[in-house]
Amino acid sequence: MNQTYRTEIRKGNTMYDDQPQAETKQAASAGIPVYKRMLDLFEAEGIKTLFGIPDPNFVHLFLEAETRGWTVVSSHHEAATGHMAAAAARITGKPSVCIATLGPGMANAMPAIQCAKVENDPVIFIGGQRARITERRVRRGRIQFVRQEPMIEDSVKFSSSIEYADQVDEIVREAIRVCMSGTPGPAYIEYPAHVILEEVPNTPILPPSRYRLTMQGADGDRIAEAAKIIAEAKKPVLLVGHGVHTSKSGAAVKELADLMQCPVIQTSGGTSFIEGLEDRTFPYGFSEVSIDAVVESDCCVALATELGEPSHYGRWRHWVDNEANRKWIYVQQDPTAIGVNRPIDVPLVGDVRAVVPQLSRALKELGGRKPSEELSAYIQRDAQQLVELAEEAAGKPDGSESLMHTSQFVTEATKAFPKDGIMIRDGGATVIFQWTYSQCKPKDVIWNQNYGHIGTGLPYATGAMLADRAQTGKSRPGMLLTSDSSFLFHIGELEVAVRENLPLVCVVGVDFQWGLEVGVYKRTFGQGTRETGTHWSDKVRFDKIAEGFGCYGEFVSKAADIGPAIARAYASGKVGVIHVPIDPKANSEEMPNYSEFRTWYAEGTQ
Ligand SMILES: Cc1ncc(C[n+]2csc(CCOP(=O)(O)OP(=O)(O)O)c2C)c(N)n1
Ligand SMILES: [Mg+2]
Repeated sequence: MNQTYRTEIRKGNTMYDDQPQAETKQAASAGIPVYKRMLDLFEAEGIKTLFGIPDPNFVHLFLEAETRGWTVVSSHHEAATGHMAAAAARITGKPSVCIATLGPGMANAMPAIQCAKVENDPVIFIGGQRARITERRVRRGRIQFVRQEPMIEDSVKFSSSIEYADQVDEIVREAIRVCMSGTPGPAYIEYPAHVILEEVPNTPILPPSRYRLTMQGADGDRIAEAAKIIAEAKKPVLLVGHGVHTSKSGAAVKELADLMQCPVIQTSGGTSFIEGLEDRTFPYGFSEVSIDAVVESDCCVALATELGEPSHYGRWRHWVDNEANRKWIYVQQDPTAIGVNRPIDVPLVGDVRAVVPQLSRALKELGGRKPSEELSAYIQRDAQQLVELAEEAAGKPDGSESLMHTSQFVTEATKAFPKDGIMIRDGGATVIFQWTYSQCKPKDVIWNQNYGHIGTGLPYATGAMLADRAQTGKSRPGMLLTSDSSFLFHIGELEVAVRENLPLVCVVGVDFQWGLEVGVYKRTFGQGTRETGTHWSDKVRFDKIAEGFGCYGEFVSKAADIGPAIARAYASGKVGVIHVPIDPKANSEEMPNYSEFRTWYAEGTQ
């Protein structure tokens, strides 16, 4: 940018004026620096948290954000920072922001960028960069410099750079617009050093509804068509995907479910429970009732789900029987997803937040539906199955004579899950045990499903809890139920939880191995081979490591002591870490419904 142009802008007198007249008229005579303008633009979206490790590119932004009352959090690794921001987006239903220093910081953030892309998290990654004059010179030996956009652009939905100060509005808006449109996902904004303190006119900030689609409803004729199909269906089901929870549409879906009087089937990505629907919500494939409900259904209303591999694309395994008699209604924000994984009878393209209430209104006008005869039977059977699973687990080794069985670990820990808590999952085999044995029905579950990225648990826990607190002003308890190897990835982030006084308890199932992979060896070669690369030292004590971070630590070897230890950890007022030894053999060999899990990797059967 040449000096004349810069001066023009400082005067509030842009050369290329792309603002409507009404807005420029009010333009303040004083300019505003780019870093403050960015915060204004994010605030218009209700964003109040900022994650990252600051450096010269970001100290102005950080100081200003904290001065404005934002929650500003630094982590101990940029990948963790990115995962924190992803969890923040999920728990708030808004885009989130995360920064990283130029060069190694952005490289470290790559796992989180790619993860956000596959997990559909609308995170805006802002990368520091040298001033363009340095970048474009022909030089050797520049410090902390690498070209970043080529590394990142294939892993985000939108990538750009604020080359000129007056691009700040258009680039931040486009990043948010693209992040939140269709299937949500991450964006990258490069923020080179030369623009940070440049000034732009301090024009009024546009509200989201004026620069992007918000609350977009579906076509009215199609809504009427869908409502008629639902009203006439004998055995409909609601298939509730991840997007229902990340868009905070639970209450709207509850209203629709009440009108439909039908079972609610959770996809593997959408394992949170909607308040008031807990008794009629069945995890797809992992509860017997879910399978019966799916097989018998003559209408599936799929909400904000990709209909991905774990849902068998909605067309094989449990869906095969009765396919000919089943109508599909698909609420999806991305028009290009319609008909991809399976044919759809009535596509309802729009924001689930708007489309579900539209559907409810139309169904109400038709008088709603009577409960399917099977519904109360399903509810009873599922409750009974949960009791039986807890009883069956209670018959397994409890740690008093031999090492604890993972089913005991899961049932006892989930029974102690706090009311209104946030559940975060991480790990290999122990997570598979959770799908079957979990005894709690949390309203918020955060875990990494599509990308399958272990190690995300602690960053997800801290990010979700911090953003939730920033948004609501209340601190909800969090429980991280995790396996040991996964917990070690980002264990340094315990410090963040301690620093921020988060009411977080981490319950760690310890078998000193990559248990799921031990199982793979056994299934591939049988018992007794070396299980190269899957076992690690049995000297690690997570309760002691935790104490070193200023946490409350306990070592619990008996199943009956897990619940009381969790209660003591919450009561301690500190972050809790509970080390629970579990049986490596059972953990790697006795995963329940493993055959169901294997069908997620559907090579050759697609
Ligand atoms: C980042 C990443 N690395 C590796 C894997 C492959 N993987 C999936 S589960 C697992 C073992 C996890 O071990 P642990 O956390 O101890 O859980 P356990 O199976 O022992 O319960 C591995 C290596 C992955 N999914 N993600
Ligand atoms: Mg393990």
